[in-house]
Amino acid sequence: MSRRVVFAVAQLGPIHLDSSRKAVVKRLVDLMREAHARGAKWVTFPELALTTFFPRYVYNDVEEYDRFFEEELPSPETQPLFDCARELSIGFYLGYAEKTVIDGKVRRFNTSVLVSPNGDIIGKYRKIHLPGTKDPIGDAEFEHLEKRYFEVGDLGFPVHKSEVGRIGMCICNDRRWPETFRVMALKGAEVFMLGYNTPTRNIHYNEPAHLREHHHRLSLESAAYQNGAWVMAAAKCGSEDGFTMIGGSAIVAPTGETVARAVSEDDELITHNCDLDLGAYIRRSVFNFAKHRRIEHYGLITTQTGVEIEE
Ligand code: CDV
Repeated sequence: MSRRVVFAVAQLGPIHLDSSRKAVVKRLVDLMREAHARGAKWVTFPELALTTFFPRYVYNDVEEYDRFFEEELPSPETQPLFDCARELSIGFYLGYAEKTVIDGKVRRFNTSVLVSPNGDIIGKYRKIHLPGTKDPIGDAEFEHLEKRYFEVGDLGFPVHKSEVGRIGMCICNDRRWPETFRVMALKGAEVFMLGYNTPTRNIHYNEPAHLREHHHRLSLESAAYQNGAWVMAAAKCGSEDGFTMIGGSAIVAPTGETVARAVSEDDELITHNCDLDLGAYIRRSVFNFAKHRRIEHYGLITTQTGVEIEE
């Protein structure tokens, strides 16, 4: 017997520095309504879906970048998303910049939440693999300063039980690290949801532009296949105030095949009727973890970060 559920991925076109939260939330709600009309039960939105991708800019004072952060969720401005979820009985993943107070100290994370079809937050993830630098590199046309504005996530890679199946979350650069998905798969994740903002240009070296999307797709397809799980990947893309980012939002099956892909660099919804049991045969055979994993040989993965060459 198959467990079929329609999932949607909601790609977002550019959000500019002067775009209002209200206008962005309306775009998200419109996409959620379209997802519902197409029979979807869950929607994945991008990383930092409420604002422009601000880590490309250099800010020295907290007053300059505080406006990109959410101190509460839902807030009066984001409440329509939660109301819409409840009204339509549709769940969603949303990426945003989180400002919170822990033990009396202000903390900032690049975060995503999982909101159930009755409008309740059922899970939170704080991005672990923060790319880029803390200080500006200076000689590029833009920066990538996630390490300046965010702390490394402190929640691990949680997996949440939903009414349709077990959902794991990660964010953008996390998708390039196989460890991300394997940890969630070991907790039984059947669906991985992720949002991303990937600049078209690599500021660290002169990489041909076509490789940006190739590496993105490669990461998603291998993650799906090697863990026998579905991947929902939502881009924020197009030209944000002149800074371009790749699109290519995708739904990837546990077989490693991309079954739906966005074609524009604008707001666009893609959907697929996913059989959540499709990955079961993969997890029973070639990737039967209990039978075939050799953890006695994997120790370096958790005890060593960089390469160390034995002479
Ligand atoms: N937002 C990101 O994490 N972006 C990175 C870029 C910097 C390479 C990514 O992995 O897509």
